[in-house]
Amino acid sequence: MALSLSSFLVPISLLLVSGGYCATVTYDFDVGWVHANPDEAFNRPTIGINGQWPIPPIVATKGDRIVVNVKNSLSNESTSLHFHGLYQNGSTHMDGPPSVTQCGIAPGSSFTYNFTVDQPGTYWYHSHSRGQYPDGLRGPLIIHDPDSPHKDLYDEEIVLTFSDWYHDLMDGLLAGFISIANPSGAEPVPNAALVNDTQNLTVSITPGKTYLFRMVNMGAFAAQYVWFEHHTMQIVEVDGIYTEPTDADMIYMTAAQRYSVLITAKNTSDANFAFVGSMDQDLFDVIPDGLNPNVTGWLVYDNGKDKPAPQEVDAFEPFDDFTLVPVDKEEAYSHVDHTVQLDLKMDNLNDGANYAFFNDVTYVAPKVPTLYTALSTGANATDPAIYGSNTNQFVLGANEVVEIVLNNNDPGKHPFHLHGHAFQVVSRSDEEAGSYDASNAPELPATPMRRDTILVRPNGNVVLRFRADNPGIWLFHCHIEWHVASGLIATLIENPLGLQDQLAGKIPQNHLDACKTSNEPTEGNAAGNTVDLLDLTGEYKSPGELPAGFTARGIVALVFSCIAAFLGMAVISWYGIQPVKAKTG
Ligand SMILES: *[C@@H]1O[C@H](CO)[C@@H](O)[C@H](O)[C@H]1NC(C)=O
Ligand SMILES: *[C@@H]1O[C@H](CO)[C@@H](O)[C@H](O)[C@H]1NC(C)=O
Ligand SMILES: *[C@@H]1O[C@H](CO)[C@@H](O)[C@H](O)[C@H]1NC(C)=O
Ligand SMILES: *[C@@H]1O[C@H](CO)[C@@H](O)[C@H](O)[C@H]1NC(C)=O
Ligand SMILES: *[C@@H]1O[C@H](CO)[C@@H](O)[C@H](O)[C@H]1NC(C)=O
Ligand SMILES: *[C@@H]1O[C@H](CO)[C@@H](O)[C@H](O)[C@H]1NC(C)=O
Ligand SMILES: *[C@@H]1O[C@H](CO)[C@@H](O)[C@H](O)[C@H]1NC(C)=O
Ligand SMILES: *[C@@H]1O[C@H](CO)[C@@H](O)[C@H](O)[C@H]1NC(C)=O
Ligand SMILES: [Cu+2]
Repeated sequence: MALSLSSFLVPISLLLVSGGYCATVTYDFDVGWVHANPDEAFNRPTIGINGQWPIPPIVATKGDRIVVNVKNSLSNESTSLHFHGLYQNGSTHMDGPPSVTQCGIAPGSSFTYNFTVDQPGTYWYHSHSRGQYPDGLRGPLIIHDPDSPHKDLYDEEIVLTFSDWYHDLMDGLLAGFISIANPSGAEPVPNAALVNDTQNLTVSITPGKTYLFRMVNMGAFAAQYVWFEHHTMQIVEVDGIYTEPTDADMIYMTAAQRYSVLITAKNTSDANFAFVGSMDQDLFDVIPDGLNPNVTGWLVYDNGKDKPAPQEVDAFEPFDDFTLVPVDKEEAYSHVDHTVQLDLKMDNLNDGANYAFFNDVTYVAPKVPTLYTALSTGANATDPAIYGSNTNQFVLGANEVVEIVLNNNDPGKHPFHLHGHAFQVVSRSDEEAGSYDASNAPELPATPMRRDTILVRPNGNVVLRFRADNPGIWLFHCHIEWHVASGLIATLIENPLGLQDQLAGKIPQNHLDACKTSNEPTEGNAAGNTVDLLDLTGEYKSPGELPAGFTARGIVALVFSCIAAFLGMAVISWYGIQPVKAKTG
C-alpha cells in the first residue's frame, strides 16, 4: 500500500511541474575584468559580468530551475559561483566552493550551474574562489514567493545591497595579510562603505505606501549598523526564514547576512529622510586617518526638497536577532545526536604568518575536491580520515540532529555561515563569556531563530542545531573573507552513502572537464590516492607549527627573531615592517 501510494504521488508532482508552475531561469555570465569607481575616489580593476559592474541580480520564483552558464574570461584567475543560503538539496555539486564540490573554473573555460530552488527569500551569489568576491563578483539573488505570509503587508519591494570596498585588489592585499610581515594578522581595512555599489543613493518613496526592503550585506569584512531616520523597520525575514513581524530601529548586519524589513512611508511629502549604513569599526585593528565608515542614502519623497545630512547617533544599540521568532514556529531540537565542537583561535605558524584555526587545525584545501572523494571511495566514504589532515572534517549520519558548539577563543567578532542548511540558534553568549558549558546551559528558546549566518561575539560562544537531512559536502566558515583565506573553515560530510546514491556517476561532464583543465584529480582520498585510502602521502598541508615552547601571541617579537634565524633570514627588520600590536579583529 505504501509503495503504490508513493508511486502515485511522484507522477502528480511531475504533473504540477510540467503544468507550468515552474519555469527555468537561465543566465549567461561572461566573467571578466572591467573598471569601476563606486566611491568616486579611486578607479580600479573590478570583476564584472558581461562587461558590466555592478553585476546583475539573479531573480527567480520559488519552484523554478536556475541555470547559470559561466564563462571565465578573467584570463589570470580561476573562478566559481556560490549561491549563498540556497540549500542545494540534491545538488551539492552545484554549491560552488572549489576543492570542495567542484574544481575551480580555469581561465577560458565554461561551467554550468543547474539547480532548482524551493526556498523563497533574500540571498546572494558570489565567487567562492580565494579572495575573489571583494573584487566585485557578488550580487543579490532573490526568490519570490507567491505564497508569502507577508504579501498583503506591502505594496512594493526594493533591493538594497550593503558592502565594504577596497581600492586595492585582493591578490596583493592577501599577500600582505598572510605574511611574515603581518604577524598579528591585522586585516586590511576597507576604504569605503557602499549601498547598491554606490553612495548617496536615492530611493523614490510614495507617501502612504509600504515597502519591503530586501537588504543584503555583500561585504568582505565589515558588519554594518543600518537605520532609517524617522522610520521604523519591521523585520519579516532573515536569511530566507520568515519571521513574525518585529520592530527595530537599528539592525546589525554582518557580512553575508540578509534582512527583509517593512517600512511604511509617511503620509506626506514634507521632507526627505536619510538612511545610513555604518561599518562596525570594532572589527578594525587600526582606523586609518580620514576613513568614513558611513554610507548614506535617502528616502526621497519630494525631489525638489533637500536631502538632509544624517544626524549623529549617540550609541549603536542594534536589535538583537536572537529574539526573532520564525513564522513556522519550528520547535527547538531538544535531543542532539551528534555534537561538533569547534574551538577557534588565531595563531602563527612557522612561516611567520598568522592563521585561523578550528581545534588547532587551519584549513587547507585538499587535492581532490571533497565531494569527489566522497563519491569515489565506496563504503570508506564514512571514514573521516580519507578526507585529509587539514580539512576539519566531520562525517554526519543521515537525519541526525547535529549541534555545532563554537567557542570563539579570540577577541574578534566572527560571522559564521553554514552551507546547505539554516540552523537554529539555540544559545549565544555575551562577549567574554568563554567556552560553552553544556552542564550550565541557558534554557532552550521554544522556537529559536533560524538563519544561515550568525555573529559570535568576542571570546564568546554560540550553539547551533540542524537536522542532517540534506546529503552533501557543506562548509562551515567565518564569512570574513580574510579569515576564509587564513583557514577558518570546517567541512561537514553529510550522509556520504546517501550522497553516493544521489550523485555517483551523475557529475556533469563540464564539471569533470574543469578538473581536467586544471590537472586536478577527481578520485581517491584527499591526496588523490585511489589504492590505499588511508595513505595521505602528498596531501596539501599547512606550514608547520612553531617550535615547542613558542606561543606567538604576546611574544611575537621574540618568536620572530627566532624564526628569522630558523629560516635563514636573520637580516629582516621586523620593527620596520609592521608595528607589533594586540590583535582585536
Ligand atoms: C557622496 O556624497 C559625499 C558627500 O557629498 C561625497 O563626499 C562622496 O564622494 C559622494 N559619493 C559618491 C559615490 O558620489
Ligand atoms: C589580473 O588582471 C587584472 C586586469 O588586467 C589586473 O588588474 C590584475 O592585477 C591581475 N592580477 C594578477 C594577480 O596578475
Ligand atoms: C539542467 O538539469 C535538468 C535536470 O537534470 C536537465 O533536464 C537540463 O537539461 C539541465 N540543463 C542544462 C542547461 O544543463
Ligand atoms: C539596488 O540594486 C538592485 C540590484 O542589485 C536593484 O534591483 C534595486 O532597484 C536598486 N535599488 C535602488 C533603490 O535603486
Ligand atoms: C497615514 O494615514 C492612514 C490613514 O489616514 C493612517 O492609518 C496611518 O496611520 C497614517 N500613517 C502614518 C505613518 O502616519
Ligand atoms: C558616522 O556615523 C556615526 C553615527 O552617526 C557618527 O558618529 C560618525 O561621526 C560618522 N562618521 C563620519 C565620518 O561621518
Ligand atoms: C531535502 O529534501 C528532503 C526531501 O527530499 C527533505 O526531507 C529535507 O528536509 C530537505 N532538506 C533541506 C535542508 O532542505
Ligand atoms: C576500504 O575499507 C576497507 C575496510 O576497512 C579496506 O579493506 C579497503 O582496503 C578500503 N579500500 C581502499 C581502496 O582502501
Ligand atoms: Cu572571522
